[in-house]
Amino acid sequence: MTSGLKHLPGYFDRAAQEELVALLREALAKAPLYTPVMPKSGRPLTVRMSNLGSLGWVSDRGGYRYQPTHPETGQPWPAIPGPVMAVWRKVAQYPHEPEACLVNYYREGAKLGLHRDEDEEDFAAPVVSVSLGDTAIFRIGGLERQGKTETLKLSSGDVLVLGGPSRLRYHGIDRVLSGTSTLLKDGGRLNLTLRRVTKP
Ligand code: MD3
Ligand code: FE
Repeated sequence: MTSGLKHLPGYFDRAAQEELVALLREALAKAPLYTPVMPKSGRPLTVRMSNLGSLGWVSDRGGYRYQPTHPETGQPWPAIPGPVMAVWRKVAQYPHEPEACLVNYYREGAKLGLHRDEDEEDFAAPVVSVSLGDTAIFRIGGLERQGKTETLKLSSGDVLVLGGPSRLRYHGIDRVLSGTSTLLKDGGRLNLTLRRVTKP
């Protein structure tokens, strides 16, 4: 069940990765990474998050949703940088712009449990992800949580496109391999996840 899954290893070369990190640092100065909590339990996630774009994905005691402002600063999310919009235009094969760019930051020990991205109205659009920094062990299954899964290493500069029949597959991050990249001064992994949220 690999149709609609496209892994583009080394899509960004080192210089382009450095440029992306510089742009992300500027954006994160305005919209700082924060620690989301799980709905109901209030248990903190191990991944820190922020967003760029007109809508950002948030998780709090009230649930998961998209909203136009940062939950801690109350400010609108910063714009998605040009080079990030450019990846979408190049690989998404979808005629409308992404509205959300979730920024996930994984330090040593952070992980993201198996889940589906299903808080969007429009599943016709793919999800496009960009990996920066330490290599991650990405796990992908099928359309049901109980199904078989396989793993894929995501390295700095890689782009992953999940569209068509793969759009609603279960996936997660098992772990991040510390010290596998020199891109981020403090180590860890930054992931950008671009999504269309509303029906155009
Ligand atoms: C496969 N993030 O934020 S990106 C997420 O690396 C998320 O931070 C991971 O899953 C990360 O929701 C994985 C790759 C990805 C994104 C969306 C998908 C894989 C996907 C949607 C469907 C199937
Ligand atoms: Fe996801």
